[in-house]
Amino acid sequence: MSERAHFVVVANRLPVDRVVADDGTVDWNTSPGGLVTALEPVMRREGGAWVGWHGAPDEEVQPFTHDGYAIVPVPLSSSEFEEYYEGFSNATLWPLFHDTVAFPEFHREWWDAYLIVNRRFAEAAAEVAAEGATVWVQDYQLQLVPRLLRELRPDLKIGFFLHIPFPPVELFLQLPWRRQILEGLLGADLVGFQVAGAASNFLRLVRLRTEHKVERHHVQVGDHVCRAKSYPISIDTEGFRELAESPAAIAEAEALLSDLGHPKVVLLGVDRLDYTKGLRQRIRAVGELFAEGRLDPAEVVFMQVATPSRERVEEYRRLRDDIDLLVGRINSEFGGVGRPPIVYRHAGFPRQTMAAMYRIADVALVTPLRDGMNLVAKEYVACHPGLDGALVLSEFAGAARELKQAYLVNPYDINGMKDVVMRAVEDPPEERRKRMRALQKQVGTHTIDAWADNFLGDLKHYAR
Ligand code: GDG
Repeated sequence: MSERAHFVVVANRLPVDRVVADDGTVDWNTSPGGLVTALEPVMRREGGAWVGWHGAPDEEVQPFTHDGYAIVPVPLSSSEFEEYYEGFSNATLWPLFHDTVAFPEFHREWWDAYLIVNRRFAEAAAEVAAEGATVWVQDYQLQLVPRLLRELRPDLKIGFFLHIPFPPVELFLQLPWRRQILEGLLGADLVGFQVAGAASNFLRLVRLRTEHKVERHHVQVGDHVCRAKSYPISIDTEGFRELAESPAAIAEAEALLSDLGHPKVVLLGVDRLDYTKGLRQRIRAVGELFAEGRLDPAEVVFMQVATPSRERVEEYRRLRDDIDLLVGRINSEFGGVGRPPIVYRHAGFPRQTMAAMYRIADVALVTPLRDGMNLVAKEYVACHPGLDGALVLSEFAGAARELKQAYLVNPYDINGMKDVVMRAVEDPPEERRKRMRALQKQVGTHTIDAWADNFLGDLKHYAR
């Protein structure tokens, strides 16, 4: 693969998963997800390359072409996977950037690995990018890449997008390597955040902790300017709507309803099993509503899907046990002899099944303690073009900035949350429709394609 790419995406993971057939032949399937769907057309159009880890430690995979663009695998050893990914990314940065809802751990060896791996990603990108190419670096695992890459290739246009929140100054300052992270990000021409508050947290830190001159959302960094702005991410709205309206998803939704015994009301939660998602509080709130008889377990079912995630990180194991215990206790106390009031699955499902679940849910409970955006909230809305359904949404999800007509809750306030859930269940259909109509409008007009176009358009404009 000698051709260099004019558009390069750098992300922790590649957009493909390896599948090995029975006869041993290896193939790569595109992994489902909005980011990949949105960027693939740009990749094909501009002669793109995607730089990322292929998911198997201690293994080198040669670059190859997939669906018309280049795949450039970056190797990680098992100790790097533990220290850079599970350690610094997911046990230091993740909790710190999510309001320290779990305790962040600081280990110097983890930082060393983070730096080494970020350098490797930057080198891989520098090698594959054509003269003057646009490089878009994704997320918290790679915050040092913009600067490292600029040092290697000052000719490139470098963008960075942070998918998770950027914390308030007081929390960020706990990080022993705070200065390096700020300087790492400042290597970009454009740093995108989910919400305006995150961009201002970042700019405030730059003003307080670096010597660079800040003016509104511009930072003068040596001879380039770094801009920080918000670009709220979204979903393939039309794709979800079509999927939810497809005969196959409708059939699946009906089968699901019949498995559940045709309850009067279906409440739904869908999350990666993560302590930021507010599962403990949500399950407690619904459990109390059953206990107090405000929700009748004979008529109402709460379906909670928790997709397995980061299972080797201690805090996630603890969470899994806590949720098992909590659900088990509620079900053993309030179930009849038939189906339990909480149907809980610790598993991942195909997209069509997700759409079927969204479809049958009368109320979606999206109540994270802190979330960069939260796409589940938007997917649920996209799957209710008929304006039935109601969205209960945490004030602390980035999505709440846009989905203002949702039933907003503070997930730390269990009583408040219980009242709002009851309102979402009991409000007259006109009220629920009015709110859903406004949400539809927002999600219908702000799609993932528009998000990518806005970011890349601005990057091209600013980085001239
Ligand atoms: C990070 C930020 C930000 C979940 N279970 C299954 C499944 N999913 C899909 C959902 C949704 C996605 O995974 C989850 O996205 P979220 O946005 O809800 O949350 P994070 O994973 O934490 O994502 C977040 C996002 O990045 C994008 O910038 O919004 O704030 O934390 O699309 O549908 N999909 C399938 N089966 C499952 O079992 N097929």
